[in-house]
Amino acid sequence: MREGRVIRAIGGFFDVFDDGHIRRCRARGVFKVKGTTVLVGDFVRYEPVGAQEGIIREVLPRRTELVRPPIANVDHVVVACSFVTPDLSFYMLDKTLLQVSVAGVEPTIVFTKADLVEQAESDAAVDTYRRVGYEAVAVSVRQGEGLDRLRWRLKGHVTVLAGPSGAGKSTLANALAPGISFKTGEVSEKIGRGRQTTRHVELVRLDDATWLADAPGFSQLHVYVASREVKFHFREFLPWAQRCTYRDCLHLDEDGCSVKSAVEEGRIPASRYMSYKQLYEEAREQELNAY
Ligand SMILES: Nc1nc2c(ncn2[C@@H]2O[C@H](COP(=O)(O)OP(=O)(O)OP(=O)(O)O)[C@@H](O)[C@H]2O)c(=O)[nH]1
Ligand SMILES: [Mg+2]
Ligand SMILES: [Zn+2]
Repeated sequence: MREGRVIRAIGGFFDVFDDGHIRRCRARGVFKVKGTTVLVGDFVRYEPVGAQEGIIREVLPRRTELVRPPIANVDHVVVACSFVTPDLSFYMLDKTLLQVSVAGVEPTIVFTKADLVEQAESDAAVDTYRRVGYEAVAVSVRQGEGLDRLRWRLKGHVTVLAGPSGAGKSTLANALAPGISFKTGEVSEKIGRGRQTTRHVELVRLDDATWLADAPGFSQLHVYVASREVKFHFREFLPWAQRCTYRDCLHLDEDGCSVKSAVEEGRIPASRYMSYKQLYEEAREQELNAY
């Protein structure tokens, strides 16, 4: 039995990378029975069959697992969002950050298509998130802006590109991974929404320790998190939350809430607080619907 890393999953086959070779493998039916699935990024035990093929017998324990995009064992997510087509949505960005935080993975926020907006708008978005404590960078593949900084961030990590369809993930992957050519697509100007050019998650090796996955974009995202825990994923709340009157303050309507004061004083970005309230409500609704 040998071990390898799943780099691609297409039509019931899994391409497994092992020591420089790629084998096309099938997973044995036993996985379905047990409810286990094979994800791109999984480390698997497989039996070689001939020179090119194999059978996956076992999925090794995952260190991390994301739902959107579906991928295992990444330790870094590039959350890509474009300034335009599709238009920037801080709510979608914050929701994606929530998902990534719940999965225990570190994000880098990448604002794409910076060539299509004024410098001031681009700076403001980057500043907002750096102030909050995230690594954030504005890039333009068209003008080659921000790419070096991002390349440096990828080094030594297994990274996946996440974000809405049409944000420019595949375009970015192509710029970051020389010699690779992921399919990219025009965004329909009329609806300002992507139509999912990328269909599969695919992991490519940049060097021994550095991997990058392109993935399909999404328009919807469900985050499974307890409503009481949403606040812990808004990292900029934490220093203020210690000063709230109530220990279990949810920063909603409570008296003596330091987080709300910080929002009013402009120390926490208002857009982040609005996202928090909405994501809290959504988590609350999920809980209520579960009973
Ligand atoms: N002006 C400009 N356009 C860009 C830039 N990056 C990407 N685009 C355009 O954005 C469109 C969508 O790019 P893709 O890379 O296919 O987007 P994607 O995020 O991979 O989309 P899905 O695969 O559907 O999730 C294409 O028309 C790209 O040419 C950029 O830096 N500047
Ligand atoms: Mg794509
Ligand atoms: Zn509070």
